[in-house]
Amino acid sequence: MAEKRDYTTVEHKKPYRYEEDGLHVTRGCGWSAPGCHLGCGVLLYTDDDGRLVKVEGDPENPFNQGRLCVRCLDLPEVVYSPDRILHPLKRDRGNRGKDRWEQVGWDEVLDEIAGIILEAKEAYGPESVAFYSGTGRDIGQYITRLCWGFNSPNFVFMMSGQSCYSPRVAGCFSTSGSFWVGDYAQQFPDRYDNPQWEQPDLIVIWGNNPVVSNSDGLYGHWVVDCMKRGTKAIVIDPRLTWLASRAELFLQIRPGTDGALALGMANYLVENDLYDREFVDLWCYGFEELAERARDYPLDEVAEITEIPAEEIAAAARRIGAAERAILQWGVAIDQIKETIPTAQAVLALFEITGNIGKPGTMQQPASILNYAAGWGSEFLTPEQEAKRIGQEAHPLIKMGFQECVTDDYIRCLETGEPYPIKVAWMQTTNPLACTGVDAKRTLAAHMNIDTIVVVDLFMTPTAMALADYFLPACTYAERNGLRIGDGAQRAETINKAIEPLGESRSDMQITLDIGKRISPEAWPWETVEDLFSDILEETGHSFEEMQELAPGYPPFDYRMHEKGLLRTDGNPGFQTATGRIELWSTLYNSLGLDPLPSYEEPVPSPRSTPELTGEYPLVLTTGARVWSMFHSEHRQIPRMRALHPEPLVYVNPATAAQHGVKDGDWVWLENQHGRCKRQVRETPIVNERTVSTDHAWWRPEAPCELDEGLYDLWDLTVENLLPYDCGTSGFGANYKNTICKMYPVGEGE
Ligand SMILES: Nc1nc2c(c(=O)[nH]1)N[C@H]1C(S)=C(S)[C@@H](COP(=O)(O)OP(=O)(O)OC[C@H]3O[C@@H](n4cnc5c(=O)[nH]c(N)nc54)[C@H](O)[C@@H]3O)O[C@H]1N2
Ligand SMILES: Nc1nc2c(c(=O)[nH]1)N[C@H]1C(S)=C(S)[C@@H](COP(=O)(O)OP(=O)(O)OC[C@H]3O[C@@H](n4cnc5c(=O)[nH]c(N)nc54)[C@H](O)[C@@H]3O)O[C@H]1N2
Ligand SMILES: [Mo]
Repeated sequence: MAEKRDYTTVEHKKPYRYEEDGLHVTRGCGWSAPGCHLGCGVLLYTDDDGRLVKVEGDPENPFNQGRLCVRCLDLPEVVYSPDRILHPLKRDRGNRGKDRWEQVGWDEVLDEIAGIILEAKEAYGPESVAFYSGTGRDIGQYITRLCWGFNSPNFVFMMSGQSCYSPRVAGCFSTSGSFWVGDYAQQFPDRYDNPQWEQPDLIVIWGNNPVVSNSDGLYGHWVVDCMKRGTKAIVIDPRLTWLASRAELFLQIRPGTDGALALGMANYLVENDLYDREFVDLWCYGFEELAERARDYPLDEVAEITEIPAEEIAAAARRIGAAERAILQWGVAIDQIKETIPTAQAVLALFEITGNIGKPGTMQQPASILNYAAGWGSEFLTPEQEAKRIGQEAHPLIKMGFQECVTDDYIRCLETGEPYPIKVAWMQTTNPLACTGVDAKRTLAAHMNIDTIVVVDLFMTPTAMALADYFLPACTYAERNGLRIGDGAQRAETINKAIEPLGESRSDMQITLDIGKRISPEAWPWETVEDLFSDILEETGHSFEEMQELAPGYPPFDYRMHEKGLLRTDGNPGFQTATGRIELWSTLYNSLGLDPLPSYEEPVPSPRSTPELTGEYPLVLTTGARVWSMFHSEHRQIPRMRALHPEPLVYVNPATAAQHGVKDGDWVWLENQHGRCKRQVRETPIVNERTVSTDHAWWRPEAPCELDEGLYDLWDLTVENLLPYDCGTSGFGANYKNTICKMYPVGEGE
């Protein structure tokens, strides 16, 4: 029985279903599909024929307060897209890569897949079945439950070094026992009016573009809301983003050098006595050692490495030191650096030694929501099986992240069959060939060694076309019920079905329950998904049906948890680490043979580490900066969203374009020692003359689909051709956002 906690719910003027101007309105929350990191409050409008006609932001929902982005506003186009797959499909193993599918019935196909999974378990053990997920969508925890419930340790997120979010989470947990998020009053239903909340003086936006990406549970407008109230911003980015143009300081960093910058700033803070001595004395361990390490990073050297003028670095450090309340608003650019762990450690340390932890308007541990977010179903995974997780032996730190395999070890396992073969892959919400995996050709070849691959998606994708033996059609959030209680959520929301699922498509939760009951019934005791949701909600004291009316529900929240003994399992004040303090010198890293202190390693290749390659590849390339209308590889087949961004772009400084003899709209190849991809030039002054930035996850749903016809133009378009599998020492991190390249025009007929 979960212990009940007092959840505060929001007062609504109307029930969750009501009528308005001849339309039916369903209030709820929108998570995925289509892809998203948030869960905004939405109003879904349907007509008498049961068709979704429009979606609006819910003004009563404290999270987004009526605001909504293009991907929800355009939801009807996604729901009714003629490209959606609406029936389960099957293909003979020998026909992988060919458009030769057979329509099959759900019961038959689920029985067949379950049979194959159980056979693999019998012959090779549960570890021979791997379960894949993409980025944090609301199905994430159900996929891990499917994996652990089946006693397989192999949950796979196919990014080299799991380079999204997990590195920052692992880095925070390892050194401080918590994950810290900025305090934008998101834990209070009355938000900025809550008397406990205090406004931050400063938000440091570091390798993140919140107004576009709305990442990891943060609604980007909150940053703007604070700025409108007087909060100042510093932006650290190679691109002059919209927020950077409104910031007090913009540090245009050379991609991948964030660790050096952070250490240089730490050194400046210590040398000039700008840190919070009292907080450090009371709550931090290893300050002297950190100070000594930081001394290796004097300002002028750091200026040379990062290519940021020394006085700007000093000014930013002084601002952080002077702020009463500062937020670190960091993003995936920190994870997408090969040595991400020491980088994250250095960046975080700046906010720790300045005491920006636990006070209102600084960094908080989000109120934990239900046991669902923290290892739901992991009780089914036995220690013997857990010890077999791919990559765990070589990289024990992965236990501090999301308990994913180390992808770089996993791909070797697919290639060699060592230490054991992977026989079945269940892929739900991910498109590894077009997006997560680097080196697309290697990713493809390695996966060809898996006997059976199941893909659960809404659309045919390059991954499914090349690799799937079974395709199971999922539906959008408008077509099903669900819960929003994942990472950094601070609230329980219900997703409320507004229309019937199209064709035979099913909710992801229903699909996991259906297959779970067949392969590990003990882990899936519920009759319906709504029973399952009610069980998850038990600690709120409300059933799913009650929550549909009441949501969002907010759990109790406290500031200064470390002073109150709320962070440690033993109830003592302090942090959940071996020393009870924030460990600037990490006892955990030390015990694992990792450097206990933050450090900087120059990325390879780069103008500094491989000067011999600069003649051939003079440009620095950063990849994947998010765009409004696309969530990774999605939405290319949705006309209005595609119209906002019809082609894969490379953003080039006008002077650089001129030097290369190309202009806006021209097609070019970006190429380095690993491979090349095609791009259309967008001239813009937001990047400097040496750096180019390009979109990721491109393919063309309208292009010939079969593997030997180009796989939707994937081989020409994917930027992952230029990036190798190469994770950091800890098993986390890879250089997705920094490499080198050259640029030249696409030839005629190419
Ligand atoms: N070069 C470069 N590569 C990158 C990045 C970068 O910055 N640069 N960023 C990386 C990051 S941070 C991440 S997290 C990964 C993301 O990688 P993925 O999460 O694998 O993202 P997608 O390629 O969009 O694949 C998602 C697939 O899931 C489907 N889908 C969406 N919602 C749902 C749903 O609710 N149910 C089901 N069943 N399917 C759904 C979509 O149709 C799509 O085909 O990519 C990474 N790749
Ligand atoms: N519309 C949309 N929203 C998304 C996604 C999407 O695909 N589309 N993907 C979701 C996912 S999975 C994630 S992880 C989040 C990511 O959300 P963000 O963290 O905001 O990710 P990006 O936009 O990839 O990168 C943020 C910024 O880092 C900058 N940058 C690039 N290289 C470096 C570097 O070396 N150092 C520094 N300091 N900055 C650098 C980029 O120019 C960019 O402005 O977004 C989520 N939200
Ligand atoms: Mo991500």
